[in-house]
Amino acid sequence: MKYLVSLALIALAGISTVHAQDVDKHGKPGTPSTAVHISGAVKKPTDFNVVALRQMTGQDTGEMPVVCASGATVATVRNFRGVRLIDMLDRVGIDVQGHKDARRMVVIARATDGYVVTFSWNELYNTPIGDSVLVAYEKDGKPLEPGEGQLLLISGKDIKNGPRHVRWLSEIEVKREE
Ligand SMILES: Nc1nc2c(c(=O)[nH]1)N[C@H]1C(S)=C(S)[C@@H](COP(=O)(O)O)O[C@H]1N2
Ligand SMILES: [Mo]
Repeated sequence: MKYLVSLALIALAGISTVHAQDVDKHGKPGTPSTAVHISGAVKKPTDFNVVALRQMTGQDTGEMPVVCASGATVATVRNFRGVRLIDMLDRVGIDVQGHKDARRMVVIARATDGYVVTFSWNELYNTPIGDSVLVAYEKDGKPLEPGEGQLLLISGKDIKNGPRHVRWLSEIEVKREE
């Protein structure tokens, strides 16, 4: 009997370990996002869908590996095409009130599966990183597949760019840190 209980426990542990790894890597699957909503400390909260993004100035990443925080290269992409996040933020207008206000701002990107990453105003507007943060609608010349988006955020200058490669991007929140 003791033996059977141990066997059952080992089997259960095995099942839950596999499950934990799955959740760690992929989370619960997101639903394809059809638009990015920008809200928070902005003058004009706005929805950007793929059609609206295609009408803005596009930028290409060129070939890049996607590197997980673990160091593993999980993909190599020939090109992502999209729009700079700072161009989108300039459209909605960050609600900056005075000389020392912008530096308090945090920019939070969320996906439909609950995945979240952060940027700061300084990082985006006051370091070279900002020039390569794109909201992408195309990969390797084709619209993103549902499993990849259809919108995705990528931070092209990150050392490990996997973490801030946000599939199913749906929300950008600008938050004034008190
Ligand atoms: N929405 C969302 N984006 C995500 C993740 C996630 O769980 N949800 N995982 C991240 C991780 S851990 C990595 S390494 C990269 C690349 O993973 P992929 O090749 O599975 O897309 O996507 C990132 N983007
Ligand atoms: Mo990862």
